[in-house]
Amino acid sequence: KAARLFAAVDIGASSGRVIVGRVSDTVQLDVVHRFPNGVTARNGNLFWDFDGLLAEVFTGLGKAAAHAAALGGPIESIGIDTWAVDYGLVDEEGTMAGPPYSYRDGRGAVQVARVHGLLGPDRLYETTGLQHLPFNTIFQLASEPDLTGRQALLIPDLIAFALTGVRRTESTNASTTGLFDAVAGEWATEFMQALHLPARLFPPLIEPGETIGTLLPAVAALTDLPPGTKVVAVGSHDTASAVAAVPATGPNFAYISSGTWSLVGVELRAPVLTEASRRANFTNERGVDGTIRYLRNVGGLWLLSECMRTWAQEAHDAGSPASAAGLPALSLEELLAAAAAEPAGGPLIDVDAENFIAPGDMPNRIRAAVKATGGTLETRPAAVVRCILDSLAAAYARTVREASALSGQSVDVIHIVGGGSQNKLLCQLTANATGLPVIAGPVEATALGNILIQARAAGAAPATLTELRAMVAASHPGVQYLPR
Ligand code: LFR
Repeated sequence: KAARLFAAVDIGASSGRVIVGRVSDTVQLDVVHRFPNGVTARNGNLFWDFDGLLAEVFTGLGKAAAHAAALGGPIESIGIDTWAVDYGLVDEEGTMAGPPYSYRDGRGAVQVARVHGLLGPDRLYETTGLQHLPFNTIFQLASEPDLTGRQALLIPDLIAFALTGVRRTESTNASTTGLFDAVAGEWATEFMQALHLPARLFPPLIEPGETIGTLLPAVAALTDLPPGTKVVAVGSHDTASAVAAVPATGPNFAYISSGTWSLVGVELRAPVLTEASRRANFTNERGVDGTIRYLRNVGGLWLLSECMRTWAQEAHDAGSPASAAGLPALSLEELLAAAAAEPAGGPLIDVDAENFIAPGDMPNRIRAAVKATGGTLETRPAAVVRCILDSLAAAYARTVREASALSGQSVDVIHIVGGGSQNKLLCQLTANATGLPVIAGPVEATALGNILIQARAAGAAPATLTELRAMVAASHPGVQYLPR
């Protein structure tokens, strides 16, 4: 049976890709375009280069059109997912006020006390079920000087708007704003009023699987895609798409979507809004098909990538070649091999600490955190990397245990998906720390979730999440790690 073709635009905090998904009885991916992403600093603030990202999306869609032509079929639709929380402000004409701020900017954090003065943390949690993160959309919006005549479009919605001219807010991502009712699945309008936000600040909600619109003629011309090509809502929050594609074969699983962040938790039918859950800072974000992603944002490979950025800079400053200055070679592979040779039982840090959110000089911040707990950490990169991975694995184990205890969901296997699933040391340390089998992969779970929700909407994939996951498991067998 001939495969049907769909395009996924999947952009994370450190990289983006455009992928063609081939869907028949199996689902296969062809990455047709990759590009870097990262925050840009200007006048002491951190932004995303949205125009640059959009240019890469157009390039990637052009490559997707060419790839589909070579495969002999059309791209039936396009789905978009990115990180959550952040937004761009757009006026009535559709002009953007400026580049979107990054959640790593500190402007949300300074608003927390004022917002909590108006809406207490317990009241917020009872309705939204959202974990407290200082950069949640609600806090960022509280720092906006003037919202009159503006609409806030979350990043994937902003891209969909640029492609179709249609404004919608996709619901899985809406659930990360702090302004979304986790039980009703609607905007928490009373919170918007309390904060004096315009009633129509966000466009109407849309659910994964529904059609947002068709390509604007200019976009179709630019990308060589047929003019009628649809843009379909998927789990536009990258984590929602990743969780949809976790290759679970039974009901009792936990997942770790491991990338810039580690999103660690379980899938539920209904939110857990208890005081114990709030204190443990678990979130009830919306998944596809109205599921609840009951999870915590645990620190992630951001800690490692920021360290590597610092070491590369130091090597550069010391003058090339790095070896002449006595500095280590800095490939990820070599660092991980060296970290694997370090002894177990070294110092640990709290990978969730708020002071790891901002970029810059991560190795020294990590050493300072170890020192603050009375320990010492050597400056050798291998020791620092081992500390990060040991700390992540310990946090994963604690979080899985808590998720299970707070929700009553039993867990007998852990799926690690995303970039971290390729980190063998991290996967093995996680199996050891949890005492549970870990199944690693697929690395492109997010894109698979994106593609499968589109395919299902087109009648090319089965109806239930369980069946979609079975398709992923059959198409992309994982690697198993048993506790040692
Ligand atoms: C992961 C992610 C997390 C979200 C963080 C910030 O890419 O989407 O789920 O908390 O980025 O948006």
